Amino acid sequence: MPMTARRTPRRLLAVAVGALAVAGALVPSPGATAASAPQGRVFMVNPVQATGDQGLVDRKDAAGDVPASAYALATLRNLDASGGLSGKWVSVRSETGKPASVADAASYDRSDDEFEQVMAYFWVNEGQEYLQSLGFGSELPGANDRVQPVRLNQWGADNSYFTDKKAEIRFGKGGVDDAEDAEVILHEYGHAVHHAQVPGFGTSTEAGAIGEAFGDYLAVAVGNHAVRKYGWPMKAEEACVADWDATGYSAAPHCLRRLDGTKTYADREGEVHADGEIWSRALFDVRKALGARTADRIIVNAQFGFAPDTSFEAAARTTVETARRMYGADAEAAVRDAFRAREIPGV
Ligand SMILES: [Ca+2]
Ligand SMILES: [Ca+2]
Ligand SMILES: [Ca+2]
Ligand SMILES: [Zn+2]
Repeated sequence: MPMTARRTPRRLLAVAVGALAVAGALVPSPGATAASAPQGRVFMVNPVQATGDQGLVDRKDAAGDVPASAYALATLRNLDASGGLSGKWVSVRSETGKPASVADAASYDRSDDEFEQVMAYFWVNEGQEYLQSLGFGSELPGANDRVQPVRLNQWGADNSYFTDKKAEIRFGKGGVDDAEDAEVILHEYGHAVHHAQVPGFGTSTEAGAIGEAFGDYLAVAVGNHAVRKYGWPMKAEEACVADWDATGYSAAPHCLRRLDGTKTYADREGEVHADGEIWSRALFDVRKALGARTADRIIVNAQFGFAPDTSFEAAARTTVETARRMYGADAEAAVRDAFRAREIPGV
């Protein structure tokens, strides 16, 4: 059969590079030969959702805190020729630790400082590849389709953030090292995407909440995409964000925040992370109603039209209108219903 004939060479390539991932994940990036496609050892999103073990605990970064079954080897795509973790969509710098090398990227574990560098490279690249797969950067305008600078340090602050001025993401340590959880990495990347779409985005409390919500949403969206693409285990609730990072500060099931909360507009506290759970639930409902691809194309495309100091009302209206323009009346109604369920005014 022609299908078989086309598929066979891919399988053989997969065997040739000795990779453990599923064959479908091993299509080499353009320009790279299969034999040279470098592999990195990463967590399958995070160890809690990969193993389903809510009892995992970080004990000062010990390798033995997490079983080998939480890791996978995955192809590091879009690297440049430097031998370090920099490439088309991300450039990773370690401020206080040893820089990781591509040659050793398949061998680090969580006790190595270099492991988080590999995680940051892999997951930021994965995030931009996902946006590209939705059409951003081809059919639709690019959404942070540039080299994203990422800096890691070991200064002990349990804090990660995106800096407006340098458009740089920084990951801290403390508790679970932040870049050991792909959902923390992708949350920060969400801020970078927003900022690239609308420079200075997030100057009002409601805009800030939308930024936090989108970061959480993007984390789950890209993580789920990777789970499906690579055939990885998913043994935690889909709505739970940062299952591993949260083991240090939340009860089981450990979640930094959730996408399926019941808050409405009246529950605003004036704190961007807390209020973000109003918006992220609406996005999660849009995804349930329209499917991942359609929902994510609408959600990201709408964000180009948000003012830096937007309100929930204005941003919801823009998202509803974007749904209508891209997919027609049924999609428009589904998006409107999601925002109405959160009792956001004016929709
Ligand atoms: Ca670590
Ligand atoms: Ca942490
Ligand atoms: Ca999760
Ligand atoms: Zn944030």
